[in-house]
Amino acid sequence: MTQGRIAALCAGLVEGDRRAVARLLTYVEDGDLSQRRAVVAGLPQPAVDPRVIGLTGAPGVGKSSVTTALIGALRATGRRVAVLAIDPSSPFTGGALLGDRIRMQSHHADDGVYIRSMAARGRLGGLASAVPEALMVLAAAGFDEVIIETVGVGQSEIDVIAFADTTLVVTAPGLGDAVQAAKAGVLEIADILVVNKSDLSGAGRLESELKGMLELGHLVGSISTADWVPPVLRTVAVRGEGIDALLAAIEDHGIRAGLPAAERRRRRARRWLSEAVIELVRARLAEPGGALESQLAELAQAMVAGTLQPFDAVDGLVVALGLDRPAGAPEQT
Ligand SMILES: Nc1nc2c(ncn2[C@@H]2O[C@H](COP(=O)(O)OP(=O)(O)O)[C@@H](O)[C@H]2O)c(=O)[nH]1
Ligand SMILES: [Mg+2]
Repeated sequence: MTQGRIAALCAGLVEGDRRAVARLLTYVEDGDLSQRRAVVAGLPQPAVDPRVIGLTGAPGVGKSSVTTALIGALRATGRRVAVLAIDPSSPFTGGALLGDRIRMQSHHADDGVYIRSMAARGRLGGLASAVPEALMVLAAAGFDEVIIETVGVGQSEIDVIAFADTTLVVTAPGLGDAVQAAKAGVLEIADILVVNKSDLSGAGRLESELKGMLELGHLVGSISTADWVPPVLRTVAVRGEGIDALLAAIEDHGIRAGLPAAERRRRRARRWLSEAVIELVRARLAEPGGALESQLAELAQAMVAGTLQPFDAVDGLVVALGLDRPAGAPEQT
């Protein structure tokens, strides 16, 4: 029933049906394993390999404003742009995201722009496996660019940003100094540093602080070859200032990173694969009333009683997990 519906939605995707995109992303976000499996299996072969731009930074620095400005610049060159706005906490913070949506509405009537808020909700694997599946849907839907906006707070957001080809860390004067951002571990993942709100006083000081930290080698970026020094760029997102230079730096980073499309796809696939397996194991362990539940209790009991070595219990559980069962398939009875 659902499977047939998903197949029809996937067929609609080829025709560029935006509602099909929205519904498929909902299955990716909220669906069970079998539904997600049907989505991924039903997707047409993507004609494009989207460039993924990650944007992270503290709340209020202007990430959504920079995103909106980037959408405008990318649309001017004819690129189709999708945005995933990541809500780190829960469905309950929908209000803030609604504000983002309204602000981005200038692009709402444009068929070449798709904006989506995403939350981890009930998914055990969280966003680290949901986001790459969403990227698969957006690639199949023919988006050339995907911008992922996250609030740079926790490990789960850093995991998400790892799927980006180029990562922008956005800062702004008056919202905590650069050193604080460095302590939060966010600056380390920057390929490009953006000093937004450069119309406000303190922008110059923030810029030199960031450059100082670069010289101290605090910033690593995502390229292991180390021949990329993250540029520090000033923007006034609300006026579209500095956006062309920012886009040029993103292009430059893409070229210097030197990763061919096929290699980028392989890297993403590797990361998704390990996330998906971890999620599968968690799901199996959490299945209430399953055969595994009693096995787990028995092994734990034997371990506590001292009749079973702890790591022998682990081995027993690995066998009991039945990891040879296909993902999303029902348990054998
Ligand atoms: N003065 C000034 N305000 C800005 C600039 N960019 C964004 N803002 C304002 O900063 C606030 C937060 O922006 P938003 O894009 O929602 O930040 P986010 O939470 O990082 O996504 C909004 O009121 C924006 O209008 C800028 O370049 N200069
Ligand atoms: Mg925002």
